[in-house]
Amino acid sequence: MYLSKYFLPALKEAPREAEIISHQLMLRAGMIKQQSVGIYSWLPLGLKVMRKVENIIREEQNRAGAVELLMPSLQSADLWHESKRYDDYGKEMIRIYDRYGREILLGPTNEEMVTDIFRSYVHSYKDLPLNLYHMQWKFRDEVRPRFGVMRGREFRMKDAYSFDFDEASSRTSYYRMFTSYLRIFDRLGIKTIPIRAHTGPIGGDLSHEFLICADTGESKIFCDKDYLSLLVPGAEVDYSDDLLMADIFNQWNQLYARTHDLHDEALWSQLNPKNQLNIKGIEVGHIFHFGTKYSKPMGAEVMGPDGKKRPVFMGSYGIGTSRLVAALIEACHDKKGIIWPESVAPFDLALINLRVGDKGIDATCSDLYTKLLNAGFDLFYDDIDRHAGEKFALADLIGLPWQMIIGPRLFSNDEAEIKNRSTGEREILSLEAALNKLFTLKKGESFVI
Ligand code: 5CA
Repeated sequence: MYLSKYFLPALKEAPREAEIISHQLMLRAGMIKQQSVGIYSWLPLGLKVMRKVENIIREEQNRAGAVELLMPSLQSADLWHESKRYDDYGKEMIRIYDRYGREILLGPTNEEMVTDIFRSYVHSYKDLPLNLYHMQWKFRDEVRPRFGVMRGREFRMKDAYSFDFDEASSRTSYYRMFTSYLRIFDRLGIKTIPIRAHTGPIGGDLSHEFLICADTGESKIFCDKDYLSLLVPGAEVDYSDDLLMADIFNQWNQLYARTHDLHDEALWSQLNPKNQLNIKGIEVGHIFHFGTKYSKPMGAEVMGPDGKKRPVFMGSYGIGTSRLVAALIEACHDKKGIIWPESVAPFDLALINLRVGDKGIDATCSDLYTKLLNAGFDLFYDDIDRHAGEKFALADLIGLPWQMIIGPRLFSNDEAEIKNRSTGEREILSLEAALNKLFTLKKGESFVI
């Protein structure tokens, strides 16, 4: 992408209302624009990151056997009357009337609708287990929308729903999603801690929150330091192995980990003080096992091998994909701006031309651009004629993993400078060596395209 043809409305200073660093950086890097309280447009750079995040989630949910569909944002209130949640949900639900005076709403979550889809088509235990998910805008009229997209009134969520014939296999489905979440956050390049949680308005008996470790997080975490070195299952993990799923779940639930609301001082004090880790986190995912809470009142039943009908056992599994983009920035930034983990960076590389208008340098940059593009790089080419300092500041602000810099002096020696955004290391190499280095990094899968 040539910067001159892109739409990147970067700001020199963050508007004063932005209180936390991710909100400031998202505004400064031209990723989002506020349209109203808690409601944002996603500008091209922001959208690109959110898509990358969602693609990793999609790949990992598919790998774990979940199947993607898409449910609408507008929901009929009838379904919510069936589950009795229409009245319980309170003011957070955005309710509207259609032209015939019928109650409809903007979906805050989809348990009811997915249960309706299930009961329309699935009637036998032979078709289970089943897991359906979608990625869709959600609407909640939050009491205090704040911190940019961290707590919005319109936000993106990946929500998955599992259906099983009995309690035991339903728990295994929960463990499968738990394992998939470990892999998702690992691929996103961040430390996340799963913590037992309250079930709140979703309901059920088993629930975990997934928290990204970040100093600016709102949740206080008390956890065993050994959490940070637990092994995340690899891509080859066998999701059809029920025992393995239970093993992984148990391994990740042995150590002490609580948020402040469930913290138990007596248990905590039994832990070796050297292992007591007191950190902050941001909730990016929340999973629930709630059995027949929705299937029973809504009549979602399946026929068992004995010919008898039973309500299906369910769980739901959410990740706030728009919040996740902000949370990643909270975890990965420095004074100069964002430092994207390579797996979700909006572009792999910033090619920076320090003398736009110089025929030789322009031609060399175009040539490099084509070569890198053909090698599969997603490139950001700063071809705008302005001061070098501004170019460096922009590249640092938007946080691409690598920068390749060509200026008059380097050009006259057939050289380029390569800079790593996260370590700050710089290296001057011949053009050929610079290209080779980038190609090798890519082959070594340092880049995830
Ligand atoms: N139905 C269940 C799971 S599918 C559910 O709605 N769970 S939730 O309420 O915990 O939301 C799931 C995730 O969405 C949260 O972990 C959080 O990351 C994100 N989320 C929730 N509310 C907001 C909000 N107002 N703004 C941004 N993200 C939010």
